[in-house]
Amino acid sequence: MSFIFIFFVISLSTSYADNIPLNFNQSIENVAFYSGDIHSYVIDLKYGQGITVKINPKLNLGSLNLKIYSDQYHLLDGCSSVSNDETGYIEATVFKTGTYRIIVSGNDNARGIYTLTTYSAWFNVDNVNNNHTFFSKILNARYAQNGTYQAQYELTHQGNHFFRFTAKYKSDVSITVKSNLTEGYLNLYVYNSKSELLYHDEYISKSQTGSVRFTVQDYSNLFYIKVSTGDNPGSFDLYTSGTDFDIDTDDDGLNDSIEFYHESNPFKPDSDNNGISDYNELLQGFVPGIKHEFSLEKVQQADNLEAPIHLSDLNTPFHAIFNKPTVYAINMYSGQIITMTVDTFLNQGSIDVAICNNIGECKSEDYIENRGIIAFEAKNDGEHYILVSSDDSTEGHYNFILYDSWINTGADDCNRRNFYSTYQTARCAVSGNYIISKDHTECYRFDIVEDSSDISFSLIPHLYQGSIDFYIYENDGAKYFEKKYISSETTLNKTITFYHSGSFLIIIDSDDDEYGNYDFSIKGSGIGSCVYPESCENSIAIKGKIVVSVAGYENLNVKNAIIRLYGTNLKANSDDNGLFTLNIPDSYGKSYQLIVDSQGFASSSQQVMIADQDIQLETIHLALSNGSCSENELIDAAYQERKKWDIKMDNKKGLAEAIDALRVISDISK
Ligand SMILES: [Ca+2]
Ligand SMILES: [Ca+2]
Ligand SMILES: [Ca+2]
Ligand SMILES: [Ca+2]
Repeated sequence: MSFIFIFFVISLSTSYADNIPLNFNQSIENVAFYSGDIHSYVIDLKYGQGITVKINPKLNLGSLNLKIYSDQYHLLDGCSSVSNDETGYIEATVFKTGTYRIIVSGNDNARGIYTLTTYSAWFNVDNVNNNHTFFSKILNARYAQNGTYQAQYELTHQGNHFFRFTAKYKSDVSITVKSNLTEGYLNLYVYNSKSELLYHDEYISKSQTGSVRFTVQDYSNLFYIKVSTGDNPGSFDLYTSGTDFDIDTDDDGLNDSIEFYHESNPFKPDSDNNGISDYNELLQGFVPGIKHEFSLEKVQQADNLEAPIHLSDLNTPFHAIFNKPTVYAINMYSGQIITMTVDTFLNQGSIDVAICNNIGECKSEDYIENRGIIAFEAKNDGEHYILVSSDDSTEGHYNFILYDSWINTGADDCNRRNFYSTYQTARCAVSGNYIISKDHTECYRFDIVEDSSDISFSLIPHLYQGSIDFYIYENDGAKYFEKKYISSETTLNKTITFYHSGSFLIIIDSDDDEYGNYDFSIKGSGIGSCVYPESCENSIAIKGKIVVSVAGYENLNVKNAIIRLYGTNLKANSDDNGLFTLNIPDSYGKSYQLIVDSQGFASSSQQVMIADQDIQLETIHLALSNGSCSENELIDAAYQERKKWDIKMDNKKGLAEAIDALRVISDISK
């Protein structure tokens, strides 16, 4: 008997001590823990995957610690001193493909058993068994469906219920929660895609309803809801409107919300055209939205100036696994200016980046933990180098883009895409609606070509919160005008006299937690022209036809209607046949509100999704606006008008004139 007993003890304490393989959505139950044990588990994770691990100890003595480490032994998350009947959680999103280690250790002679459970994050693609019931962390948020949810304190972390949803730009979103708690209250929170709190409604007690309403003001598209019920029993009803359905628009195996998370194109199965579908890229730990990805093998070969990775494309994203050092080379000409942005995705550390010419003069930014921006001017023709390095502890990946400058010969605003946050990448100052970028700085340039020009500026922000600042600088860097703290209430409306000609720079600046868009306008004679983005070659056309049925006539063509995309400067007019073509720059993955305005008719709007081919809309039927006259009066007026150009009333003249007539009437009646 004693032999068997000893064998039993050894088998438990040794078999659980060493690298037990784990999978997603797995539960290892009732593991015996003896004082002094250290249990280690391993799980293979791919770049970008998220994991939550839960521990539930049943202990006679002491408490347990739970930690997750990368394969280079960097601590990613940990929870300490989880006692008997408590629940401990750790979570991590990993930025390197590899084997990760989950370690259970004890304090104060801990003894007993524990259960360890792993959960796959909602945005992991190889989520073969994602029908778990754990939604207590943002990583495990379920798609927000209307319905009744049990408070379930024992299943959740502090009674937190996370939901996620997507909603289109300019959608009016409403989130309503009704409390069916039998005691206490619940709280409602809404976060943006970066997990930053946007809105809340708190202390919603039994039978009360809490709500949050807002307009989507940026392209982040993805939002989270947290309903916290604490340890109160009961349930709550969730109701959302203005949100999207959780669908896979392009049928590539990834629902749109997952594509928004990973910044791939929800309307295109192979976002980067490299022959591997978005789904398969994620499955392998690649980045579906970026074509040029440099593997560990590739960057290891490029660890010296003699064997760099040659880059040929400006304004194109590159993605690489970090290796110290990595050398890239790009040909530049004397006087050429580029701006480099670097975004890091690191388990640990930071990276240093330098751009150097061939005589060893460099411009650098060190310790980049999130985003770095370097502007560089070449002094000579030839190969230039980009060096990426760091200390030994850095682990992860990074993206970088080299943006052309408008100052360069032959450059224009067409191909710099969406980066305008430095003087070198300023865009032409054109009235329009603009989204605040991730750098929270927008630079615009304009030239005054006549002395003593009066220029009117207006700026109307549409923000989730806060305000933005507006500055005008002269070419030599001197500040010409400043107005700070401009909000939706305190908009800017200002005419400024420019006494001398020259180049000027506008900077619109916001804080890191201020997201949204703004309407900007610049008007006045004396402004020079620069290449406008909308004059660049377009790639997608939205086509449609506009008609109206009125005064007994069906489907009259509406000419000269204005068709515009909300949030852009893009406009078109319908022709005599009511037809229009609206050319838009390549902006697939975005959703726009298309608005049709024509005098005398009610404005019509619809949401348009930009894919990678032309869009033919269904015929748009306009309705009469609610003017001061009744439809009968309009019919009568139309009859009288029609007599003027169709005396015989045989309906044999072009009907488009009827529309003009109606427009005149509609004008008079206002
Ligand atoms: Ca998809
Ligand atoms: Ca896709
Ligand atoms: Ca691809
Ligand atoms: Ca890719």
